[in-house]
Amino acid sequence: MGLWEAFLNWLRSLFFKQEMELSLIGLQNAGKTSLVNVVATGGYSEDMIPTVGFNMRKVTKGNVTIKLWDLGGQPRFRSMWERYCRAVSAIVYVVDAADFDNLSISKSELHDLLSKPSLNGIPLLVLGNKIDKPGALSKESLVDQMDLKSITDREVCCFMISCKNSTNIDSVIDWLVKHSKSKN
Ligand SMILES: Nc1nc2c(ncn2[C@@H]2O[C@H](COP(=O)(O)OP(=O)(O)OP(=O)(O)O)[C@@H](O)[C@H]2O)c(=O)[nH]1
Ligand SMILES: [Mg+2]
Repeated sequence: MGLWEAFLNWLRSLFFKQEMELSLIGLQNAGKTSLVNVVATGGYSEDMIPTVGFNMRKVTKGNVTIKLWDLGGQPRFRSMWERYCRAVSAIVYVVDAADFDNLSISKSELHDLLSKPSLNGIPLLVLGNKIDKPGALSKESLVDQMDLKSITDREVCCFMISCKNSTNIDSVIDWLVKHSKSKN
């Protein structure tokens, strides 16, 4: 980055605070809470406790403050997903790209959620997680199996990530920051 550009960025950061709110959705064990931890602190652990209900976390990246609703993915919590997606700038849907048995459930839960009129037009980021695992799906297969091409009423983006190895976490943060809205 040039000096002038850096100076302009600094000026901008003094006057424009950006903020965004987003929801993390996906089946249990997909890695949503792991993703929050990696984005917030870079920490990763194998011993995770399933999220009961939801957790709210705030993460600051540059001059963007991100308010994250990390929702529980077990069946009993899925009926509240929609409520926590209504006011968000983006929906982040996490899929375990190495758990073939649950892909079709993950796909139908996603398409069910997106069919809610209250969530019309909200941008969607689909993350295929756990690509460190042998046999994890390629991006093409995930896009195919999740039927992402059929979603045409909103912006859709897909990345393959590993929370364990921090693969592609930068791309996720870049995408999120680009979708934040200016405060004031
Ligand atoms: N191999 C591998 N394991 C991962 C990765 N990300 C998460 N995990 C593991 O997957 C398990 C579940 O992770 P969580 O982050 O708790 O999943 P969750 O989506 O928050 O689950 P719920 O809160 O129940 O909805 C944990 O044992 C994690 O260590 C990854 O990138 N690679
Ligand atoms: Mg969780």
